[in-house]
Amino acid sequence: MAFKLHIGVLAFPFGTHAAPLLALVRRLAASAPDALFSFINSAASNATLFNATAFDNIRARDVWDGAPRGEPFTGSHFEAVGLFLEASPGNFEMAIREAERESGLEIGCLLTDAFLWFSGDMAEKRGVPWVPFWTAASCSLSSHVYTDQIVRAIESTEKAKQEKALSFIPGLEMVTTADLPPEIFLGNNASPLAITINKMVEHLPKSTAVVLNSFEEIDPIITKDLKSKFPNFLNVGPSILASPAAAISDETGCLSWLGGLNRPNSVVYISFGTVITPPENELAALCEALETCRFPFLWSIKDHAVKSLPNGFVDRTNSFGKMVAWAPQPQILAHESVGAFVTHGGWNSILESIASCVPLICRPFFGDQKLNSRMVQDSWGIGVLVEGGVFTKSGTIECLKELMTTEKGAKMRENVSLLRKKAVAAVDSQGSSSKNFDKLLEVIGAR
Ligand SMILES: *[C@@H]1O[C@H](CO)[C@@H](O)[C@H](O)[C@H]1NC(C)=O
Ligand SMILES: *[C@@H]1O[C@H](CO)[C@@H](O)[C@H](O)[C@H]1NC(C)=O
Ligand SMILES: CC(=O)N[C@H]1CO[C@H](CO)[C@@H](O)[C@@H]1O
Repeated sequence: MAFKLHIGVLAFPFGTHAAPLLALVRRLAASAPDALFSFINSAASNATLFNATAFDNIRARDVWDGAPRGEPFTGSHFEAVGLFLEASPGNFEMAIREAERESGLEIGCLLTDAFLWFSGDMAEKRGVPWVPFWTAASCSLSSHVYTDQIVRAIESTEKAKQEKALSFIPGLEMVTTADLPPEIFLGNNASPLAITINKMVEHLPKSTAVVLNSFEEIDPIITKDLKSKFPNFLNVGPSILASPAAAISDETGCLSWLGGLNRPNSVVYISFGTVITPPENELAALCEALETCRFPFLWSIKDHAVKSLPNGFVDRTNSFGKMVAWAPQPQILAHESVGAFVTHGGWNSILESIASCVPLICRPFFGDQKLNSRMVQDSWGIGVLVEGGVFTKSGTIECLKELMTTEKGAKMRENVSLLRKKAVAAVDSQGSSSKNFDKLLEVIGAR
């Protein structure tokens, strides 16, 4: 078919960035059949995403990930991010030119991960709209937008009290500087990611619209503030509620195991996402807490991490615990047996938990996770942040018992159901997210 419009989609191929961008592109592609979406992503990330695409108007394209060619990359996650950023934007420029040549259509809009700040310049040069997609929550975007004020506030704080409340940022009154993504601060040895994020903050004013996989009603004060700062601040999510999840196979037997328990809200589900394994001493503390409480648990844990669990743990708990190397997380959270989610506090995990009314126990590791976890506990009232930010035996037992057995835990469950109601209303045909999605179609030129 002849396409009328060509949208260049540039992904950041690490962590859980590319999947929510593709979820958004799928929604757009379904609403704009005469637009071609070139989804430019690293081959490795592309391979994990691109099987189930049933859309003729989404084409995957590989971008060089910056790793030395012809040899397998063996470095750390952070090294991989650094190499990729060094190869940008040249790698993307090349992929865009190829996409244009093959389709015979020039790019009419750049829809990109917000981290890829240089897309703002690329769009400006081409005279087309730049639409950055922020893959996290509005609270963390706000913390970046206020970088200058935060840095000044810290400079004016006495050394003895380095932790400062962010009372000057609308909607972040309950947050302190200790909760912030460390990438806000550019020390002498700033990481490539910190430099990238600070450049993003500089470039965001060039954007035609900023898009988020969230909903306005979760943080009305932050929403109002950011709407005043961007020409189009568009919360279009949660995607998981806006478009039905694809059917999955239960190859690790999680859903049948949950079904066999047949007790609502009785199971603790544990997962720290695709990148993180907690340190060994914390894994041991978590194991001791699980053995003491004896709530049924389902743990998505990599094989290499199982090896570092305390001796005999697996055997001692196999009557009430199940561990798997891969788990269909959205379907597990949606299962009525699941009563709590022990998580790193990544935004996608939090959204999935809200969509399924499951309260959270957060042990944040990096990036925006601490800020998200603070919001979970002190703004949204839908869970707890582990004491001291790390797993200890007594602190973890306390969190588990609180969520699973107390009035306060029941209140958090009620709060998360109320939030889910707001999210469902947002993606309803007349809801805020649906209206914002229509606006997004207009901005990219598909309406
Ligand atoms: C892709 O999906 C199809 C159908 O869902 C499945 O049969 C096939 O095994 C998958 N291929 C890969 C490489 O995952
Ligand atoms: C539930 O939400 C209400 C209203 O936001 C809040 O006042 C309350 O503290 C929350 N409950 C818990 C247990 O966090
Ligand atoms: C351009 C492209 O589609 N690259 C790869 C993306 O991932 C799929 C699935 O693994 C590969 O078949 C493609 O070659």
